[in-house]
Amino acid sequence: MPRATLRRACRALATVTTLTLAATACGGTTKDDVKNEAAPRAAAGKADPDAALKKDLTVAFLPKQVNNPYFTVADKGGEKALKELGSTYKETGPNSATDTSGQVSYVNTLTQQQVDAIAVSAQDPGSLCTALKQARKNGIKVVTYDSDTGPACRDAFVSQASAEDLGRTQVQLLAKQLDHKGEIAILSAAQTATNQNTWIDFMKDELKDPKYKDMKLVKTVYGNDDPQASFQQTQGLLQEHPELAGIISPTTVGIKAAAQYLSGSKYKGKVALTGLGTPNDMREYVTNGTVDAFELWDPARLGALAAHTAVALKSGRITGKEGETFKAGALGTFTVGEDGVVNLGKPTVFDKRNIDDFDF
Ligand code: RAM
Repeated sequence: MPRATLRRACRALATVTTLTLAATACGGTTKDDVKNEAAPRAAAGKADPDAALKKDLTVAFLPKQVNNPYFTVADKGGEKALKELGSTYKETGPNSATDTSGQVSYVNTLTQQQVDAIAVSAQDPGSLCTALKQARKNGIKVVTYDSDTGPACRDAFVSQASAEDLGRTQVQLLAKQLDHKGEIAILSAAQTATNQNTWIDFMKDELKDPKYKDMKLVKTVYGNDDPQASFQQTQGLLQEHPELAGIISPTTVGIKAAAQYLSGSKYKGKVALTGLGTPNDMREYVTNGTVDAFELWDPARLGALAAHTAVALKSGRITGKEGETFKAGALGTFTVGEDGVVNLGKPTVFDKRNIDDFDF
């Protein structure tokens, strides 16, 4: 779907029920199955931008998985921001990015504990929604960050970047390296992850452009943000598709595992790899010629923005309605966009020229 059409479709989402490329053109990673209910945040009253900023709040971060270094950095950003704001941070969450029921239990526990706000990166948008609605009924503000549920299940979504840009640019980065030719595959995270699935939808849409006529997506596999599973999936891809020219891995765990596999194999320097990774994870593979370029946002800034958004909501400075603005400390001033999406900004592309300027 061309960009303009996609944007029009996005605006019409309130009335359309079957669109697959959900609210992402509006900057978010919202899933259409939970998107079309009227968002209860409309009933949250009026925002008062001058309301006193509340202190001594408890904001709980609930990542997709606690032992993923990406979330360690993101949540530390949240912790630092909350300290500066005079509130308390806590983090809780599953060890596996596919423990969907575990994430639901954590939400229920946080509701019982009556925390003030929850910042959650959704493993599976559908199954979390009921629990999050229950939390909100109990006065808890819910912010999704990194991976959304749907507007009806949370007050705001803090998005790392425009999902459309992220999806399209990953294809563009790979195409450049492949001279727009050859078989390609995607190594994703969990099959239910809203963020990855939305980016993949945009990758597929980007590939429809005639300039990619000689590039063919042969398979999408899921490594579940598990290093070993991602490594094995990469190995399997190359066994099954010996002609494979390139891989896109839109997950920090996946791209690192794929780079590890490629760099120790005969495919090093022959099979291109791009996607979303941290500079610290990928430095070695950029230096040794396995990877040319990849991209990411700063996870610590994403976590900090989630913390600021949660506190602004709980203080009544914003309600999550489009057009509201709020200050997020040193990060600057942000405006709530369509469907309650707050956009962090543009990602950075890393390659051998700039990778040493970053340390995360
Ligand atoms: C992994 C997770 C996360 C995603 C990053 C890019 O760490 O899947 O949700 O945003 O990769």
